[in-house]
Amino acid sequence: MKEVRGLLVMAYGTPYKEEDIERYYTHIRHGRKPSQEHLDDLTERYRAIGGISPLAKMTEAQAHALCARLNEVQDEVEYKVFIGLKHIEPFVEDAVEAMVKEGITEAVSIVLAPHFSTFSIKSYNGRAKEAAEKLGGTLNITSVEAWYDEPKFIEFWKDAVNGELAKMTEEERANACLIVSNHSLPEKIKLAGDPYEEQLVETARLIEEASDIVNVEVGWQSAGQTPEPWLGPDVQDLTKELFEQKGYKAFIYTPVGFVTEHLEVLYDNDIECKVVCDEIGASYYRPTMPNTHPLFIDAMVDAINKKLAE
Ligand code: FEC
Repeated sequence: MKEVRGLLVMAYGTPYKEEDIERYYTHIRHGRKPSQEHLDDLTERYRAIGGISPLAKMTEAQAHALCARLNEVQDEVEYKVFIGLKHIEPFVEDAVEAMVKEGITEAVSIVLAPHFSTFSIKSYNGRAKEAAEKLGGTLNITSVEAWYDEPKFIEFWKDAVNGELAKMTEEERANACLIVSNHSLPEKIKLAGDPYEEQLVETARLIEEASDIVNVEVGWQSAGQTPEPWLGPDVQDLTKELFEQKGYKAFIYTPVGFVTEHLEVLYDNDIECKVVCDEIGASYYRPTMPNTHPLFIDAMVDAINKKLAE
């Protein structure tokens, strides 16, 4: 019988229904309840994208597609998938506990976010390893740390960008700008030498090199509601600025730090950036997110196999 290896797929998590929003938001805020104003604002944003986010379903679909593909491309071990979420159940710790209960001793973990930051990938992997330690240290977890430059990931986005260019009129294509973005984080991460910013710049460079787009800019989105400075420029401000300075007629948004259509894409891009484009009279383009696209799933398979071969 083949050895069963755990596949721990970690993701942000989302409220399953409207009543979950408050506890989810409280968890994001490290246990501090949000003000009524902030809670209402978030509830309104979920309502604007149809009530709840497609994130939960897509995380499941991605995790299962990844596991199936890992089992298809090799026959030495049998991967079994476990989903661990950052801000709602099943939490990262629940997934680790389930693996230990099943007697699994080796697991590989990947976060459904391509760029490394102490706030994101490091914290997911840290929580998983800490949970395994607390449960007796019988489970060894090998963690993929970042995969923002995986060739198939870049190929996915190259095809996506070229696909949007193909939809444009001649005039739009000649005056198009690609905005490559990720979730903003507090600027203080830079002081600690966090590679998050550089990794996004590198993803943008690789997409520029591979695709037919000429004008490429890097931006940040979805910054939190705190007074400290966050990484910028914000994608909306950047759109206005670029329009004023360069007169672009079409903008393509690729929020490459995310891997599915969820609140931060459906609201922050498809509503907020679209409003800006409508105001300035430019066309808005946002390709479909990776979701379960075979190139994207294979990019994660490659990242896992490289990590295991180290
Ligand atoms: O579709 C959905 O329901 C959930 C989408 C969602 C994703 C996501 C990804 C990331 N976040 C990251 C960092 C922060 C920091 C704060 C913060 C706040 C929120 C809030 C919501 C939210 N995030 Fe998120 N994030 C998603 C949703 N995030 C909702 C709270 C309301 C708001 O600010 O809009 C600020 C915390 C604080 O206030 O102290 C920091 C990072 C990612 C990308 C990596 C990953 O997926 O883990 C980094 C998806």
